[in-house]
Amino acid sequence: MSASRHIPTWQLRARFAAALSAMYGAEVPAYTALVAVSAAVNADHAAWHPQARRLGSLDRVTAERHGAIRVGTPRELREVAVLFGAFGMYPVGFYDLREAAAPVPVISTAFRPVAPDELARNPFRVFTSMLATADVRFFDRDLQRRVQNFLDARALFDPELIAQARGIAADGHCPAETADKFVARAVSAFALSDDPIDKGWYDELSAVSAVAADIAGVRTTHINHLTPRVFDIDELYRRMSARGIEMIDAIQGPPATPGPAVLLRQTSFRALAEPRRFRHRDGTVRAGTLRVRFGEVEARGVALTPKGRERYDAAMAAPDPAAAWPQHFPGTDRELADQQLAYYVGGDPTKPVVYEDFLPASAAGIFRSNLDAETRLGAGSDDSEYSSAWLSGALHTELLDPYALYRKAATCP
Ligand code: OOG
Ligand code: NI
Repeated sequence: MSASRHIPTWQLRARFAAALSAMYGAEVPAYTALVAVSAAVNADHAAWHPQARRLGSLDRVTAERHGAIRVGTPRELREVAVLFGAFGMYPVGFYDLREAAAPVPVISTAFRPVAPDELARNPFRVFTSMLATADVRFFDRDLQRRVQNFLDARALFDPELIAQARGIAADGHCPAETADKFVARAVSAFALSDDPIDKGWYDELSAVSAVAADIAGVRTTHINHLTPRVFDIDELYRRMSARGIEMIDAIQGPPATPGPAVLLRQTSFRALAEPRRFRHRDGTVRAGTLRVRFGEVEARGVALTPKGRERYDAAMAAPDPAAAWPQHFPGTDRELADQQLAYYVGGDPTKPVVYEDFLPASAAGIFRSNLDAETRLGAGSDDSEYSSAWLSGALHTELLDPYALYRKAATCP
């Protein structure tokens, strides 16, 4: 009867994030523990530090997640773009993780809502990486060809799902009676598959990079991690460690400082080995395990202007960033605003614009901390032409500039 009732894209996004979270919690129990500890840290922190809410309401921050996925080809990336378009998530920024100190053979963007009111409704974002198959420093020509053939033969998404997503994105909403099914189908595209994995092929790609094997060694994709947000990541780190969950990393990103939180701080723990099935050379299928998925948590601060970002990069390049920090950053929101180092709505230091993106060095660190072996660059010079312009062309849609979005958020409340 209620055929006219429509679900707007932001509600679809909220349902998508919640359903992915439920699925991932069932797949990775440590994630459920992390979410519980995060919620407790947030409630305690907000009770004692009412001003923390200037970076987001307790409800928003406690519900907030980012995910990470990895795909193989421009075609797959385009399908992701269409699918996420139905959830009001658009590609923002270009990250080239091949350039990190520990290179990873991917280029990435983040799909997220962009308008401040959409972010306030539900800020779900997904860090999305594509295998840099064309970079000969990782893949020699023969392997490039075989990876390409393997990827061309697979379909990550049902064409019907993609067609439906295209329609929803164009309309800006979805009929109520088809919404649940649409969200469920989108979620299941990111479930861990129990299809047997070709062991020889997976091992060959693992020798290049564990990330290459995770992307192109299997016929499906999966959510790699889902990350809750906390107000106080140092406290989270202590509580998780006290529970005996080994946090493998120091905290990535800015050091803990007494002044305003800036950008993004993250830490992760290594998930347990997950059961997978392998098809061996002799044709037998046997049980095995893979350790590719993990847990991560993050804290967000104010977005920095290009000038602030230069200061950040300089502080982080120091031998001891925490000690160097005060030479680069003032200690109050007012000074950050007045010196135009960070974005505040209307320049008002009580209204910070939250950083909604990622940091390339941290992202590479997150990838790396969860791999057994480092990737070594092979000989040859890169003629792949990957760049933000290339990625925008591959996506068939504009890659949005994070700074332009922050500027806009700072000017119109
Ligand atoms: C993505 C790693 C980057 C982050 O939060 O910086 C990332 C991946 O492992 O696929 O998620
Ligand atoms: Ni992440």
